[in-house]
Amino acid sequence: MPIFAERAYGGIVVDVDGNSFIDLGAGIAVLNVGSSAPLVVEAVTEQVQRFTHTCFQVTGFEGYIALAERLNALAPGTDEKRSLFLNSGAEAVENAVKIARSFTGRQAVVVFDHAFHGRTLLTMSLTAKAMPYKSGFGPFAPEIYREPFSYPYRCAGGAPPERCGEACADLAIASMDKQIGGNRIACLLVEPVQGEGGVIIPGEGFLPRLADYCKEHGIVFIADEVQAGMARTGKMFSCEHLGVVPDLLTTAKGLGGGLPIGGVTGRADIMDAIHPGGLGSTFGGNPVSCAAALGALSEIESRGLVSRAQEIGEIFKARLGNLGEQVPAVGDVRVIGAMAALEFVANPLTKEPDPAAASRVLAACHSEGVILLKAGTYDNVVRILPPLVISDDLLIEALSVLEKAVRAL
Ligand code: PLZ
Repeated sequence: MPIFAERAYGGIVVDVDGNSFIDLGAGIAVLNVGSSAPLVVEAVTEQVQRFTHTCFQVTGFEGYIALAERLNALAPGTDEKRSLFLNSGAEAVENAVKIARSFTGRQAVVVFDHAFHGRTLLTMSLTAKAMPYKSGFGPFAPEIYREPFSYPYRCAGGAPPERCGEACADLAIASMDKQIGGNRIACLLVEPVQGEGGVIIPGEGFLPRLADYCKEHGIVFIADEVQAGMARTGKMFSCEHLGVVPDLLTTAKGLGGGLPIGGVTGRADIMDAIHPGGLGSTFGGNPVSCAAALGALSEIESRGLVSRAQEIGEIFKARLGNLGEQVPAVGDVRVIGAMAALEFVANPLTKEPDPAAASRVLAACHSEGVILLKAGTYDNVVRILPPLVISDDLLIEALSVLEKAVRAL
């Protein structure tokens, strides 16, 4: 967008010309606690004044440990946990794969259609979409296998939405068995709710079936919670909606309340299996970012942002839920807490994607002062990711702008 930010607060971005925009993008699901959230600012300010850097593997400090303990306690499952901190989502995913490979002594990594996991060589190789993420940037990392993801609106198995989870799990499992062999797979890496792919919520049974397959074959199940985690979907982690407990989960984005940090949290027996010195980073888990993350977690807890995300989801459903029936160009409306999307099609029967319609809606919203994001393998999805601290009034005002732009199609 042709906007240069001057300041931001409570779901509003003010640009250098003094224009105000309602932010339904949150810096791509980063500002869950809002921009410059008070407890983040306070924690960062205090930390910056004490010390700015040590490199945790050289000189430890309390903030890193405190953050690890908080995440270990929040991660689903009853197993003892460990956490490692890095600088970004991509680095978190890379490290999770390294850990799974080292722990299992296996190499194969299973990922899914429509997945986004980052832009470094390994994570770009794990990401599904060629343009703009991979095109011209090969060769890619080896031993990566892609399986169908349950996308109920466009089921790869040709099943109706309510059967898509089972149908796609069948396809994925048959393909893993035949093309890789379960006992060669180090890890299965999956976004429980896909973000960049277009806010795709898998059908019932899909992830539990895959998790069972992982258990049966000693495969590490990794949930990439970089985008859908940290209260975004109305649970702390999106996998909690879907009936699975991952062995490892990755975090970033919302974790740092606006400062860069990524994390891997998971089963202690897996994390502890890595040789000393095998994992590390100069800046990973920087004290200022750890302080920010502790502040962000306190914001989530003290302001009840997990349940706020559920409320936002109800507002989305009330305002946008009927658009699919009323506007033929809206093929699908998907909502999971404060993560929502409208998928545009040229024809509701053929479901032919209509990226131009999505672009028109975005342009209309931008010119009316609402920041929104595009997504989707077919570039035909408008994604809604407000800060969880946005007021009802602002949210409803922005959704009215969106609704008007959609009806104008
Ligand atoms: N895993 C699930 O969504 C980042 C990408 C922005 P980094 N998504 C936004 C862009 O265009 O590059 C993402 C994600 C999931 C991993 C990542 C990677 O996180 O912090 O951008 O490296």
